[in-house]
Order: sequence, then structure tokens, then C-alpha cells
Amino acid sequence: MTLSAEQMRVTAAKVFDEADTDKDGTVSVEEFLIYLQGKGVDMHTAQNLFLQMNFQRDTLLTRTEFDLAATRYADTGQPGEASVLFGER
Ligand SMILES: [Ca+2]
Repeated sequence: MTLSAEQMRVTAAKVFDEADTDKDGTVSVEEFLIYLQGKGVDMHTAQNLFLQMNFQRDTLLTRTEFDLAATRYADTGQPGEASVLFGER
């Protein structure tokens, strides 16, 4: 099943809110890995995803990066590893 960009962006926003456990408006590496571990994602996949989504190449993810990632993955039609974050499994 293909997800539209709009669906993926809505999901990305929800995931962002869930992953940002200290509610500081960013998702740190730790928050990201803990969130994905909670979803049963292995550490290697989680780290890869962080690198793929970290467009600004810093130590945290912003809401904008989540949004951008969702849009990009929807464009390719192949979310791959990102499907654990933005799509159906
Ligand atoms: Ca945070």
C-alpha cells in the first residue's frame, strides 16, 4: 500500500510528539533510539534512520527534519527503513 505524502507528514508529526519525551521541541539521538527500541526496531536500523533524517548533520532532529523526511520518503514511494516511522508495517 502506498502512503500519500500528506498521510506520512501527519504520521511524522505524531511520531515527533511521541518521541520528544522531554518536550523541548527537538528529538535527541537518545530520544530517537529509545522511541524506536520501544517499537521493536533494532539499534542498527534506528541509527541508520537517524543519519538519514539528520539533514542538518547535528545531534538532534527537528520537527522540520521529520517533515522533510516524510515528504522525501513519500516522493520516492519506497520509505524502506523509514516505514517503521511513517508508514504501515
Ligand atoms: Ca527532546
